[in-house]
Amino acid sequence: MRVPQEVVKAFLPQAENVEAKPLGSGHIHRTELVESSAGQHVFQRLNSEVFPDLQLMMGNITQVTAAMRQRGEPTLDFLTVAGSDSYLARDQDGGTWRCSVHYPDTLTYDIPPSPAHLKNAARAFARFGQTLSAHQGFTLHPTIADFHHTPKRFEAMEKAWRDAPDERRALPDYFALRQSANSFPEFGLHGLLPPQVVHAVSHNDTKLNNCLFQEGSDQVVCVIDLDTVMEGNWLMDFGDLCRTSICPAPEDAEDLDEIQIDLQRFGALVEGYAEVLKDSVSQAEIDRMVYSVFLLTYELALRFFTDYLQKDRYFGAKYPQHNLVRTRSQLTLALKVTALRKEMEGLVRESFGV
Ligand code: GN1
Ligand code: MG
Repeated sequence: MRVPQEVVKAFLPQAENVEAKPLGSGHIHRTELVESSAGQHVFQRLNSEVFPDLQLMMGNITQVTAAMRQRGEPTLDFLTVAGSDSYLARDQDGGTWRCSVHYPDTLTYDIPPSPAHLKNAARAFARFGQTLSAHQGFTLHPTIADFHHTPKRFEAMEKAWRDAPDERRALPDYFALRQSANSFPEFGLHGLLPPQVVHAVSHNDTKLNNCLFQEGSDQVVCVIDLDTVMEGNWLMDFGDLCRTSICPAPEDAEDLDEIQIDLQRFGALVEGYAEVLKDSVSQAEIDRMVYSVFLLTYELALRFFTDYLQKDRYFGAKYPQHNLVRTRSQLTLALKVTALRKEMEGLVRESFGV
């Protein structure tokens, strides 16, 4: 059984004819689509190594979904265990699960089908952050400390390098990562941290595949994967969304010649963000938009390399060099941003009218 019976019964005591199949391509949790007489639900076995306090995480998420609903915005709907107010159920092996309602006829994309999809995803993520940042009276706790603190990610990579087993010490990659850290010299690695930009609520994991689309259309249903919604800045979301969708090749492409920036896609993302945020962002933020794409991509290169040095304990790997391949593709993409900086900044100026 892909989802243990006791877990299905905990959330859906009446369910019969239960069938489960894998859903999506997230790296952290195991996600299953469960169809039963009770309807369609998404079950996730949560990764408690990555998120040490699952109660705190669900506490954040329920505040986020309540705030979104209160403001008339679409969002996810989590179930409590029948007869309790807990959003988490345990299986017999000690695993922890949650359950949410599945929106019918929806899907996610690893590779964007069109610029219109991208513009709509950008709008949805921008609106998500804007809505929650305007909401008063809730407290979101950090679910992972210093998640987008790139200088600390750099330090963590250095430490992992010192502690790594010899067979994982990929010297050219280590050298290339260190050499590339200063690609935007005026901002270094701390250009998105306070006091450089104002912090507010952001999603912090804006991969394109964390945006749910209606099947057969370019319309967004809602933003998903709310595990890292906490204090941050909209540029972190913009940068990460660009990272995952301006390049036609996947995050783990082996052929580095495939790593290119599609300026039309980038333009669509900038337009989507501009439509929502144009009148509320500062010049300092606009000046950091292209930098945010570099930084979030570089940060992922650091994180993948750190994981390679630590034997793949965070992201996992489908083959021994997988995290090294991911490192190289992300570093290549980050350096392409540096090379195309002028053209990309031109597109930002066009959309934001500055
Ligand atoms: C993870 O869970 P998923 O696949 O949406 C990671 C992100 C990375 C991404 C890289 C909590 O996201 O930060 O950008 O992989 N999430 C966490 O693909 O670390
Ligand atoms: Mg995730």
